[in-house]
Amino acid sequence: MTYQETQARPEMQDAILRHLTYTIGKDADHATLHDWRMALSFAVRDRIVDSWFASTRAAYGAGAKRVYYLSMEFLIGRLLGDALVNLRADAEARAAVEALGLDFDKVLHDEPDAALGNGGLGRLAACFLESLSTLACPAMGYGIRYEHGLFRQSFEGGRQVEEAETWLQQRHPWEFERPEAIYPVGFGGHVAEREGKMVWTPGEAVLAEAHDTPVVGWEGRWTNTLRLWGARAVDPLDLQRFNYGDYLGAAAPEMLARSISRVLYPDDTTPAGKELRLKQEYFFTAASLHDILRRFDSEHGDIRALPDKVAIQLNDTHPAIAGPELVRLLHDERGLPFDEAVDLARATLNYTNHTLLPEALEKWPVDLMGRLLPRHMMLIERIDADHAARHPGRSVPIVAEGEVNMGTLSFVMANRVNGVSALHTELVKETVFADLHALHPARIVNQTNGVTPRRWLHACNPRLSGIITGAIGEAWVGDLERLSEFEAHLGDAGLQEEIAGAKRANKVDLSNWVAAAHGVSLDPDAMFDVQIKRIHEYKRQHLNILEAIALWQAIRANPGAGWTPRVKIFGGKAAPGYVFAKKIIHLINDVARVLNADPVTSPYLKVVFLPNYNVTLAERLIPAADLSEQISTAGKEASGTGNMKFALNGALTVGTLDGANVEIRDHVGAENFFLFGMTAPEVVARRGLHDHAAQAIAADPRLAAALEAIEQGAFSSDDPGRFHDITGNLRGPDYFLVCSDFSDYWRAQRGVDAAYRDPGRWTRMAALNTARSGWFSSDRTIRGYMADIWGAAPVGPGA
Ligand code: F58
Repeated sequence: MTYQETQARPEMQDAILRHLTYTIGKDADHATLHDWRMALSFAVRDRIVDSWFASTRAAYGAGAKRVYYLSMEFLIGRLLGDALVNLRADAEARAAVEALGLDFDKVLHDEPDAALGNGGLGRLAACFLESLSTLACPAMGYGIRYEHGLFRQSFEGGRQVEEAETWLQQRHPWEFERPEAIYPVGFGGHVAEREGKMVWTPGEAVLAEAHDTPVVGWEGRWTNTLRLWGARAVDPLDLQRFNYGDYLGAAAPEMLARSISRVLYPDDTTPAGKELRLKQEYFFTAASLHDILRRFDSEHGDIRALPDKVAIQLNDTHPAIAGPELVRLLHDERGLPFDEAVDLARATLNYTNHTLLPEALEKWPVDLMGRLLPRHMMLIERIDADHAARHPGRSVPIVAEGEVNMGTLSFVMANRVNGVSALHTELVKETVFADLHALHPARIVNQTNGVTPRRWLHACNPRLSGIITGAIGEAWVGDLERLSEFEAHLGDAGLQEEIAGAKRANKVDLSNWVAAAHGVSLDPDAMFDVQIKRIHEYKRQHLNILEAIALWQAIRANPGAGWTPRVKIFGGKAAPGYVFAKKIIHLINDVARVLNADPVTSPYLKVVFLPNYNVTLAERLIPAADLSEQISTAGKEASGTGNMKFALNGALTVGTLDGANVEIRDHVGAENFFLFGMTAPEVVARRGLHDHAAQAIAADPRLAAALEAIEQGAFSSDDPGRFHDITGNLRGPDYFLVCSDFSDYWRAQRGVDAAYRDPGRWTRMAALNTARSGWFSSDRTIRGYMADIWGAAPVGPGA
C-alpha cells in the first residue's frame, strides 16, 4: 500500500503512512521495523508540537516566572510509549499499527533506550521534566547531548564487560536541531584589566548547539522543552592542513571540540576529576546561562528583575560553575556592581544535594580551575572573600588546600539548598553543611524525591493500572494522592484476586522474556526478589548474595523443611574503574552458576543477574517484583527512587531505615514493610567498635559458613582466591557494616518467606503498598519545589 492509494483512513494510520512516504522516503512494501517506528514517532511528534506551541505562547503571554533545571544527566529512556500514553493516544496508535499489519509492541521495542545518565540523579531529572509539564509549570531542562550514553554492559565468564553505547547511531526522531541557538563557550586564555574592567580573552572556544526535545505532560495539557547542547568546532576544518594533505590533522579541531559532548562519564559516585569533565560542566552551564539571559532580555527589561522571572535549579554540584559564571555575566559583561551581581545570582540559583559520601563531593584543583577558567577562579576567590567578610570568623572557605570545594560554592551561591529525603536533609544539616547551616539556618529545605506515576505505574503496569481505574476511576493518574481511595475497595475478595492475578501475569511475562532473551527459566510462582540499582558497596548487593549463600546452605542441609521458593534477581552496572563493585558482580554471577545447577536447591532458590540494566529493563522488572531490596547502610542512600516505584507497583520492601525508605514505611505502615538493620546513629556508634565485623561473624554461624564457602572456592573452583578481597574486606574494615546487619537481615527475610506463604496476606500487604504510595509522585515533589524554592506558579490550560 502506498500513501497515494488513498482511501479514507483513520487519522493516525494516515499520518504514519504519510511520514513513511514523505519523511522516511519508503513505501510500505519495503519498510523495515525501524522505518515504521520512525514514521509512528513522527506522527506522534506532530501532535506534541501543537501542545508545545500552545504552551510556549501561554508562557510568553503570561510573562510567567520560568524554571530552569540544569543537569549533567537526563536518564530519559524510551520516549515513544510514554508520549503516546501522555497524549492518551496509545489505543489509537496500537489500532493503527496493527491495521498496518505490524506488531505494536515490537515497534515500541525498536526504540533505543536513551541512557544519558548514570542512575537515580539522572532518572529523577527525567521524572521532574514530566511532572513540570503535567503541572503546566513553564520550565526547561538543560543538559548535554552525549553521543554515547551510559556504556552497554555484558558478562564474560561472570565479569562485567563494557561497550560503547550508540543510541544516536539511528536518527533520533524526537529532537529538533536549533542551528540558530548556538553560543561560543571559551576556555583558558588570560584576564586583563581594561578601563577598570576585567576582560577575559579565552584561548580556545567551542560552539554549543541546541537540540530540543519536547516533553509532553499528562493528557497533553502542557509541553516543556529539554534542551541538550552538542559541541562543535568554531572552524570545523583546518583548510591549510587539508591542502597540505594532512587530512587527519585538518579534522583535529572538530574532533577536539566534539569530544566535549562525546561521552557520559560513567562514574556514579566518585567525581571523575578529569579536565574533560570540568570542560563538560562549564560547557553546558555557560551555554544554558547565555540562553536563559537571552530569553530574559527578550521578555523583560531590567536585569534586576532576574530573580522574579527566573529560578535556576542546579542538580547536584555539576553545574556549580553557574554561580561565578552568572556573576561574570552580570558584573563583567553587564556592568552591575560586584555585590549586586552576587546577590542577584544568589537569589536566582538553588542547589540540590544528592549525596553525603565524602568521596563523591566534587572538588577541583585550583591550578586546573585557574588554567581552564581563569576569570572564574578570580571570581570564586572574590566570592569566598566576600562571604568571609559578611561572616567574620565564621565563614567556611570555598577554596582550601589548593582545591575549590564545589559543594561549598553551590551552598554559598544558592537561595535554597535542598536534600532529597527527610533523613538525608537532616544529615545534610548535621554533617556536610553543618557550619554553613549555622550561618544560614533558613537556607536548607527538604524535598523528598518522587517518581512520575505515568511512566512508573500507568504505562509500565497496564494490568494493575486497569484494576485501579476500574475501582476508583482514572483521576489518580494525574493526582496520585487519590490512590488512597483504592484502600476502601481492598476488602473485596474479587478485587484481591484480580490484583494477585495481575502480578502473576506480569511475572509470567517477565519469565517468558528472561527465558527468550537469556535462556534462564524462572518459576512465576516463586517469589521474585529484586535488587536493581548501581552496584556500590554502600548499597550492599553483597549482603544480599551472602544471604543467598546462607539460604542455599540451609536448604541443602534440610531440603524438606518447606522452603518458600524464591528467585533473586539482580541488575545494575558498576563504574568501569570501580574494582570492588565489579568483583561483587562477578561473585553474584559465580554464585548464580553454582546455585542454579544444584538439583536439590534450585527448585527453591535461583539467582539471576540480568545484564545491561536500564530504564527499559526497570519497566519490565518492577511490575513483576514481589520483593524490593532496599538494604543500604543507614545514612548512606540519600533517598532512592526505585524504592518508590516498587511500592507503587505492589512489591513489599525489605529495607533499612535509610533515605526515603523511612517515609515509605511511614506511609505504607510498619506492618507492611520488612524492616531490619541498624539506624543511622547506630551505624556511627557501631563503627566505633574496632572488631565489629569479627564479633558479628563469631555470633552468627550462618554468616561464618557463607564467608567460608566463598573463601574455599565453592563458587570459583578454578580460582579459589578470586573473592579474597571481598571476604577480606568483610572480615576486616567492613565500613558498610554488612556483617553487623547480616543476622537481622536473615531474620527479616524469614519473615518475608512466612508472609509469602500466605497469599491472601501477601496480596493485601502488597495492595496496601500501592494504595498508600500516592505521596511519592514527582508531581508532589515538583509542587514542593515550586512553592518552597522557585516561587513559580502553573500557567494556562493546565493550571
Ligand atoms: C542518587 N545519586 C542518590 N548520583 O544516590 C539516590 O539516593 C537518590 O535517590 C538520587 O540521586 C536522586 O536524588 C546519584 O544518582 C549520581 O549518579 C552522580 C552521577 C555523576 C557523578 C556523581 C554521582
